[in-house]
Amino acid sequence: MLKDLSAGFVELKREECIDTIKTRIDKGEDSLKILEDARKAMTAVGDQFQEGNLYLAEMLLAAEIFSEAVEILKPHMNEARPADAVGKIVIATPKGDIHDLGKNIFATLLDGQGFDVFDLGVDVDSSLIVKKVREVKPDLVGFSALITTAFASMKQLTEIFVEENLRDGFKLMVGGGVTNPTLKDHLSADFQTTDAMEGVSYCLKVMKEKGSS
Ligand code: B12
Repeated sequence: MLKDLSAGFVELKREECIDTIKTRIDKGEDSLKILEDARKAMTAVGDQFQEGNLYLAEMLLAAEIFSEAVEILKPHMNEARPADAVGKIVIATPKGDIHDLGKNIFATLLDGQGFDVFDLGVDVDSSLIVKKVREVKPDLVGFSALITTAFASMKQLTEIFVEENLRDGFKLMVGGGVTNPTLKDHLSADFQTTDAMEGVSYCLKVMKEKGSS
């Protein structure tokens, strides 16, 4: 078992990282704590990449270890899922951005809280997101963003929502490493965060105010 998960990620020790995560689960450790350590490990990978110590392909391999870790942790995070749906949310990483690790964490946590999560994936065309929103009539819509070049497609989307009279039907939230309060205002969004748990709390609050949970 690895003492330092971050070092395992940076050194791309896939098997050791996965074994460590499984062992920690078996020992009864809180799955959210393990997930947070994996997220920190991914940040360490990003730092090494930025310093020129890792190649892009290596960052991709680390991302694969992370995704595998999330899949292993998922059932443990969803053990207390309520039987009835708490609310509906459409989430996506809009056009121009292919990052999805954070979005997947948020989706997993929300699913565990009983939300029906319609996750449209990454690099998603605005038309597809608008179509899904019209079809599902969600309580919330969430955009995930890790690169600034995706801001333009998010802005375009919010304009379409207004033009098509959809915007009043849901709360709009944005999350992900590059998001900040300025972006929230630019998009006239209702909520912004770089912390998935904070996002989940906001969703639960919205549903409580609607009287559904
Ligand atoms: C992993 C990674 C990749 C992987 C992505 C794999 C994948 N499946 O996602 C790969 C290797 C493919 C990749 C590619 C690229 N990447 Co990259 N990548 C990263 C890295 C290292 C980590 C990002 C990450 O996953 N963090 C971990 C997650 C868990 O954190 P998070 O996303 O912030 O999510 C948390 C919260 O924000 C929240 N959250 C996330 N989404 C949402 C949504 C909602 C609604 C809510 C409520 C909450 C929420 O929940 C999470 C848990 O709390 C970062 C560096 C860094 N330190 O951040 C660079 C980084 C994001 N990449 C960057 C870039 C530039 C690229 C590339 C263009 C290539 C390149 N030259 O580096 C391409 C992108 C191409 C494209 N069009 O998108 C830049 C972005 C710079 C910028 N400001 O625009 C960064 C910052 C690296 C850097 N410093 O240069 N990348």
